Amino acid sequence: MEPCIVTVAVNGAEVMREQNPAIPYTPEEIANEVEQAYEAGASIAHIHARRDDGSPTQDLEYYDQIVSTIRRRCDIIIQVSTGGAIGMSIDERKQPIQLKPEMATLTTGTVNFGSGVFQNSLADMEQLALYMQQEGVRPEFEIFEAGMIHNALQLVEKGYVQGHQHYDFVLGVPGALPASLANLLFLVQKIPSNATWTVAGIGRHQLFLAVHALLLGGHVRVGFEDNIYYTKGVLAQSNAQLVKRVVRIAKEVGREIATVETARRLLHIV
Ligand code: KMH
Ligand code: ZN
Repeated sequence: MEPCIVTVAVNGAEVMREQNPAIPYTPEEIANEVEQAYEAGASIAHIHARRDDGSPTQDLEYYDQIVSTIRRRCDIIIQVSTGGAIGMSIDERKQPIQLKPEMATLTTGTVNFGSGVFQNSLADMEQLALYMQQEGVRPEFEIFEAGMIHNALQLVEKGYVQGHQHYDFVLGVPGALPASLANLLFLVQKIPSNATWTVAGIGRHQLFLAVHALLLGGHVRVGFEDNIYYTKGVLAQSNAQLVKRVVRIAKEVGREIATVETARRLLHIV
């Protein structure tokens, strides 16, 4: 098996300090969390920008500050969000691609997101994919529902996405595909055999799916965006704490952890 790429999703757009006081908002706080996670073994940082009050924003100047602050601290692969928060327009959401980060997310379909709806029309995803291609940004397909794989493959077939395909199965969002092992196995066999995949289980499913991904040869995403708890009822103290646990388990089951250099090779990022 290839070494396991650990992605840390440090803050997301939804979870607030009222739920876990360790959620990073400012560029400095985000960079601190990313650096500690990197030292613990993460090789990709999935980031969302927040204003000082924690409200989500896709504005370029916020991402610019976050990216440059992280860059001064460590050489982790930076993956910006193009999902932003529910209700944002595609024009708002696409702004951080201008920074030409190594990676960005690309959700390939519309999905329930708790009580809201995360909208991604075919035209929206084509526009985002084309923009990423023009700026040399590697997309990570965010798969919340099974039909999104078909849409991702269509983007490839039509030339909107070229080169290596990397998928993130986000399972257990309320209103979307549940976080079961059967669902994970179903999704894995639907993607091309030369694609890579990672899994992001929501809430208590984070650890369950991460452990299975380690055994199956997949990659793993952990962090506050998807889960704010360490164990039932006990808040995680940092993103690094969540990273350290999967790194420990990986070692126990004989799975090596990818360095940033290895992650770049596996994802065909030059
Ligand atoms: N905040 C969600 C509505 C992404 O980063 O691309 C979308 C999301 C996916 O978090
Ligand atoms: Zn996200």
